[in-house]
Amino acid sequence: MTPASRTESAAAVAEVAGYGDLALTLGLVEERLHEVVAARPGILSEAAAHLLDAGGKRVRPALAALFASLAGGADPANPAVVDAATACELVHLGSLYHDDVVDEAGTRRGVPTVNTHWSNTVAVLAGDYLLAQASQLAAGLGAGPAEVLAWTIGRLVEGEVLELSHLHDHDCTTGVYMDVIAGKTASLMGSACKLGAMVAGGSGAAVASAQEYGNELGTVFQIVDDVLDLVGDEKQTGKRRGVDLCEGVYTLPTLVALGHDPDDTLRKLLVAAPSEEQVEAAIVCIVGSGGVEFAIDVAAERLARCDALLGLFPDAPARGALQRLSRYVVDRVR
Ligand code: GRG
Repeated sequence: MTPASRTESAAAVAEVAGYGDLALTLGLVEERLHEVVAARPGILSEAAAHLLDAGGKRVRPALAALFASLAGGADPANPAVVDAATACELVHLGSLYHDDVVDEAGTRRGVPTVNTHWSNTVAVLAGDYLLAQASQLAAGLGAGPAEVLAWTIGRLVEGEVLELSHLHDHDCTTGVYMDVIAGKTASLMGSACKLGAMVAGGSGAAVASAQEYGNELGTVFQIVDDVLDLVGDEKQTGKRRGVDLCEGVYTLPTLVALGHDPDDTLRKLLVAAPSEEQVEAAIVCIVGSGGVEFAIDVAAERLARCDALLGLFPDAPARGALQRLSRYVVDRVR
């Protein structure tokens, strides 16, 4: 991917947010990401730059930057804000490298994964390197931010482990699902918002509300992603429908449908390695049970909570930007 298209992915989020200062911070984050990743010559930097160059929406740096402005009135070029936002994207990126090994994924961000292009070994080590670079940036921001980042990495791992321990589990509960996504997705979005507010000198109450907003948005984000896996437009998502069902990952709509499956129709379709026909029939069953609608309703409730939390902050351009960003997340399934 060319540097021009790199700027486009950062620009896409800034455009939805409709807030010029955000584009400025995201531009600086982009430079910092490349600087930090290039620190070790050879295959480590090459592999670590692979997914970075492939794009991505940069949602987590955007959240950090917007809360730095909203909670602390930070300047968009504030180096601490840029480093906090960069560290969040590096943790996200590192987790994607490891996730692609766990899932044996072939493509990510429209390009071959590092595990496919090089090997599992290179992907795990490059992921480790990204986490190390993130930790170093956080340490430069002080003990508080370093602690937040370390805690977040632990939560990502916990969420992933909980998900893996319930693969192909027809009796998994929606409570377990909510715990999985709180760990694997919401925790990092919450920490991105928290770190932005923290390094900008926001009050304790503002830092706590920022984190809660990110947790809620992360929950919405993952529920929407999971709904799109079942009923999304394949051209839009770039993925085949029902990948989660094939992998035995039963998300909110599926778990709701499994709870209303008196004849075991869905259970019988959700076998260890379902055929394309079984996946299609399972999706029809899940939609018919009202599981998808239920999940969209849960996402909408959590979105309302996001709006309520933003109401605690003063009316400022960054607040409007966050409102637009959270609506955009849910509008992908409406
Ligand atoms: C060692 C940090 C670490 C983690 C290991 C593998 C694992 C444990 C955790 C995986 C966590 C994971 C992949 C959660 C899903 C998060 C998610 C919603 C990814 C997609 O995010 P987008 O849409 O992606 O923001 P882009 O590509 O736009 O950045």
